[in-house]
Amino acid sequence: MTAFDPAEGQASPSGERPWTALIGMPLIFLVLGGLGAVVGVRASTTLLDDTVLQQRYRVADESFFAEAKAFYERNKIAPGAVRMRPGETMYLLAQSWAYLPELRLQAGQRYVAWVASTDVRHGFLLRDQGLSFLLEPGYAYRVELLFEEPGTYAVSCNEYCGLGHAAMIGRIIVEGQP
Ligand SMILES: [Cu+2]
Repeated sequence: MTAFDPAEGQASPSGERPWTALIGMPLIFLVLGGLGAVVGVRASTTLLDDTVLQQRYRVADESFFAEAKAFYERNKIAPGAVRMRPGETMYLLAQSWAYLPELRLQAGQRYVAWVASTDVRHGFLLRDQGLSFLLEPGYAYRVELLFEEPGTYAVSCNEYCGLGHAAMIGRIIVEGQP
């Protein structure tokens, strides 16, 4: 009987380490990977929930049009025209065959506008801001506007909507800083 058996002495430590190295590490990665997947799925569902999407469009129901009417009454400076305070949300309505109201804004200020059709499908073209999209009846669309230069800008309909389509143009008047 020897005090030290090299074969037995090596078998024990080197027999256990590979076991933990080969099984233990993959298990840790499996658990971490699983946690990562759960966190990832939760993060992506958070990004896609309604509160985020509603920043891009919303249902244009009675309460929406009531908000638009209240906005118009609050800011009206002349029949069919409003002057905006920076930061206030505005409403621009397409109807056969006009864009109302006329908006007066300040240059260099950011504005949020809800755009909606009150009747049929119209197009929304605001070339200066790089905006062109369809207004489906029943929905309101959120746009952000920032005009650097004072001037008069046209909003027009670029989706055929009947007899008055070609004349369906609205105005945004951008004033210089006071
Ligand atoms: Cu049109």
